[in-house]
Amino acid sequence: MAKELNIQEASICETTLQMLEKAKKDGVQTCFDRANDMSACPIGDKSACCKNCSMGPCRLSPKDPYAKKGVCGATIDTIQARNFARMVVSGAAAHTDHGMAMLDLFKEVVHGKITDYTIKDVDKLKYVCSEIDIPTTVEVDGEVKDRDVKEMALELAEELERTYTQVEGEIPFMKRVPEKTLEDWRELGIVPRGAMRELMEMMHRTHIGVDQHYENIAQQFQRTALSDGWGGSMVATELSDILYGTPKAIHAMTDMGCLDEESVNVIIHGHEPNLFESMIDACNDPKNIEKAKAAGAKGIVLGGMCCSGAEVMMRHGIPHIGNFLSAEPVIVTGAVDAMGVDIQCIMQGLAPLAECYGTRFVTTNTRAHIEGAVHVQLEEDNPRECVDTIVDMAIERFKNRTKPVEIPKHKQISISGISHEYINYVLGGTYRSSYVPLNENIINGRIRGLAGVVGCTNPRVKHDWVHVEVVKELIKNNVLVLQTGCSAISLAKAGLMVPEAAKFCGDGLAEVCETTGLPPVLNVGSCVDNSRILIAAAEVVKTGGLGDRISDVPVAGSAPEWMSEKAISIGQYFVSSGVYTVFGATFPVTDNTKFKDLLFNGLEEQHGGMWDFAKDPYEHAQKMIDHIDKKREALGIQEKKERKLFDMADRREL
Ligand code: NFS
Repeated sequence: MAKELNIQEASICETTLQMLEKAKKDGVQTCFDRANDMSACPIGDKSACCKNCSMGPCRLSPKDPYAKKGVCGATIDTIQARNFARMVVSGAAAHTDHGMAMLDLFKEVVHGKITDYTIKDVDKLKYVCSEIDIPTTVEVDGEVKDRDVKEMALELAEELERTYTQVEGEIPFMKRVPEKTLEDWRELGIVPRGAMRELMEMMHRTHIGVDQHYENIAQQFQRTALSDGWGGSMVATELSDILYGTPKAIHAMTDMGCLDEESVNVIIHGHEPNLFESMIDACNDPKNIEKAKAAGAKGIVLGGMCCSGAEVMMRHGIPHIGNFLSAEPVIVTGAVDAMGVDIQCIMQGLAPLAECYGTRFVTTNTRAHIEGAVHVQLEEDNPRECVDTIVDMAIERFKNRTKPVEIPKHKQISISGISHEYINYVLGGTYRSSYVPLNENIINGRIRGLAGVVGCTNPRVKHDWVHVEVVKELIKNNVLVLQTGCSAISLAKAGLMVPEAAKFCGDGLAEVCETTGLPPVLNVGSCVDNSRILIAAAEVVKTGGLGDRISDVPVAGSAPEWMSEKAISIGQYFVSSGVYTVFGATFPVTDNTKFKDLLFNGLEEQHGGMWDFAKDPYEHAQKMIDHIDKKREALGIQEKKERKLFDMADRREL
């Protein structure tokens, strides 16, 4: 008999809760019920088991970690390090394969073989080229002219391909890493070569009987993670900007209340932007709108989920329906006529649920088929065929809706689209765009420091609650927060991504928000867009006044409700870049082991970054604030240095 779920304790998202109540009435299950019904394996949770060969699987004791060894003699430290390394590999592979798919698409667009997409942002193309020393101008007859766009784009594609395929030597975006940080990496031997090489070597080293020193394994998983953050993910972000436009501040609505009972509702869920970009065209196509109207609908409503949704929310203000844990509850509304998915973070539980409610559930990518879904392949040279088919299926389902529809009312406006370029612009203006005002505000203490709060939602903790409480604590203490992925959606729903949220901030941060019109919580995009946070951190260092390394900057990272292996790769590349990073929910290491000590202490000696863990949101935020203060102290800027006005004593002295 399944344990009954205490619904009110599952989430703070009102719309999700309403749908969990409905799911219960309807007699269907979601991940919340499944998590409630299956407690986490206590040995696996601590990463104290190994199934890398068939002499086992071997289980060690998390309570007495050195009491036993694996059959091969592997110690708890080797086992944990190998398991951790494999999480990094899987997460990094997801991001780099996504980035490589973007690169393949980009090349075909430049060669003119794919015509549905074009280079939308030539300025961004030039900017990325200039960052990695590709010339953007040529001299013709003594006159300096802009280079031909196609020629420049082809050279960029060729150069960026090295991010994946390069066998020896440093990948292109190493040119963006602050000099001293890069020097540290060179010394540690963790500057990444091409991602394919790093991932392959890491998998080799975790095979039975290869690398059996946790410190050596950690060196390679750091290199692997860096090939994601400063490699695959960064390529994905930059090429998406070039093809679909660099985000600028934009209003977007969030939450299930964006669906409309009288319209055909289509949701796109996943990670690569191309499916969504084509679906936007399809939903705006008058022919499709006519078809929807002929079926009795008011029109077509298009909404996003997870990171696909985050990308188009940033670029086009498309409504975002909810984060990872809301994907199943949204089907329970009965209002979703079709859900099209591509890759990553798509729960298999969606297929039977969609069947219950008659929602057409469509996979579109060769890499991700799901039993029970209909597969309609998205051909990149003819993407409209796939998306038009999904729209037709949605209209058909709308006509034949049999189940009652219940759409929760709540929706919330937020400001999205805060790219690194936009921060630069909003602080400095068009002609003198710069990070100087940001650095000055950190130095004078109005902004105490920066935080990147990112990552998933996880039914093992109260959905959205940890994200929201961590961020509220941070802004109350004058920490400016940058967000991506599902975490960003938690805060958008909670209404903190609007300038009015300044009322929740400490005085200093509130003043900055009031002056710039920025919210205290900045949505910088999807999970691959964590690379935007790296670029911003590098820019802060290069702007000056806050140290020579990323690890000198008063900055901290956080993933309060993480669940995916991608989050581990992200956490590791943040840490290896010099960022103190706190995870919540759970952490895959055994206490009182040398490996845990390396992650939580030892790494700091290498490059200044390290891991930490706190499940409680207030402790979590406090750890980040303490770290920020430690960095302010080291920089000698801990005392608030307000510009001093003349007081009476000064006047007398004069
Ligand atoms: Ni990131 Fe995006 Fe969400 Fe987590 Fe999944 S959608 S890539 S992994 S769950 S933030």
